[in-house]
Amino acid sequence: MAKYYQPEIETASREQILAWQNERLVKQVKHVWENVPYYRKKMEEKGVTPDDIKGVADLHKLPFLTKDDLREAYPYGLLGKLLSECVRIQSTSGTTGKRVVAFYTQHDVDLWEDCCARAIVAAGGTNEDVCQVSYGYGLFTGGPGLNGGSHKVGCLTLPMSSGNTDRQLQFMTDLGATIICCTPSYAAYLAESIHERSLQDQIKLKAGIFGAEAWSEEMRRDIEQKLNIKAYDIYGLTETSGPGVSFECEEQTGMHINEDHFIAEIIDPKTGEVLPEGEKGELVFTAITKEAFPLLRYRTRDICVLSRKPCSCGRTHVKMSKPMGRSDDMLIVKGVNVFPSQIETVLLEQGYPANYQIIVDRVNHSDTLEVMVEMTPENFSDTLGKITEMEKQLVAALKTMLGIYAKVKLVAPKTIARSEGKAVRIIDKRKI
Ligand code: DLL
Repeated sequence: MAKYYQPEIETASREQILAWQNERLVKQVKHVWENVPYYRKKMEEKGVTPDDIKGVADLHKLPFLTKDDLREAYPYGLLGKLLSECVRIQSTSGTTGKRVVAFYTQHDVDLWEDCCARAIVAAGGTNEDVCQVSYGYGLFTGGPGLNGGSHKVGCLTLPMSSGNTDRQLQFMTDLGATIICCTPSYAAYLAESIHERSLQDQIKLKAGIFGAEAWSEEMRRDIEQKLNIKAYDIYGLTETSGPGVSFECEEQTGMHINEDHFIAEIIDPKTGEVLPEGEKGELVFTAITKEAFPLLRYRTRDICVLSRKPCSCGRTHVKMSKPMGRSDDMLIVKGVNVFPSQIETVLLEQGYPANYQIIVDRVNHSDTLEVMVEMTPENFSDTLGKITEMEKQLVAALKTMLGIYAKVKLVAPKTIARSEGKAVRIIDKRKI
């Protein structure tokens, strides 16, 4: 059984990896300088030109890019290729203004799918497998990325998309799926549904590739035991293509970053200073092979640690820990990116004050989102019917903004505790 999808790359010597990174970085900086005026301006402001970048050791001289830059340059401002050369976009959840739109040439799609194929092979996938892809398809990168990777490996691919659990289980049993790709929360839900229906004997799964949201080791053990599989983590973000920036191998002690495509740095989120290996900080990626959306020093806001300890799987690429949190206030609820500011916008638009609290929890491995909102003295009511009606309206407005259900609880004016310092808007009860 093949152990690697691209053995010569995945097990290359550190010297070779560094040589690729040096050469590709220099080329990429020139490409961006010549084709992305937005970033060129940032370089000029910092007094850096492509001549200053001779290799990875000079990376720290380049300016950072953040989500705010993406918003400012929305939609085409960071495009590195002509539209006629681009073949695809993908996007994050969220609404206009908060949306990230990433562009791909055919070459970009190919390399992205290679990264996902590496993850599938690392999870034991071969052309004998039946791979059920139950990440969302469409704008979200999860479905298309793993779908492409599964094709490249030669698995029989079931492009299920998310939801419709009865149908998922029917295809899983009838077609004998051996690999499942979905969010860890959905995997836990599928596992429960399988037990409820006593379908265990009909399940042939051997591996799962789960990512797009934080999940704990306890959750991994629970899913592994219930589905009788090995569960692998996979990481990525829309800005850097999607899933497959890094993936777990059989050692399950961190995710190998595909360093032939991405240079990873860990920085202090407050000062922007690069931290030495092994220190915890914000992960920053420089995409060195992407053509259409070539982001340099992109701040992911994910907090984690890098490790170059040799891995028993034979892969030589650096490993990142599971993200341990974020350096901004973005929440990921059911795989959907939620910013408190989006919730605030809805409340203000609907005539409520900005006195609210967002409570996130995980019940039976599934995220729940609740928004507690104060009524104003003007719209205050203590009749149940009126309150229920007002709550329903807010639920609908929030659904339109966020794309997911949020329970709303209206409370009397001045009942949410006021803070003397920063307002405590988010209560995240999930233990991850
Ligand atoms: O979630 C891409 C993806 C799809 C990854 C399928 C894995 C599998 P976005 O919607 O842009 O892209 O969200 C990116 O999700 O910055 C992390 O905060 C979080 N995230 C992604 N993977 C993991 C993971 C996709 N394995 C944001 N563990 C990232 C924890 C993750 N958090």
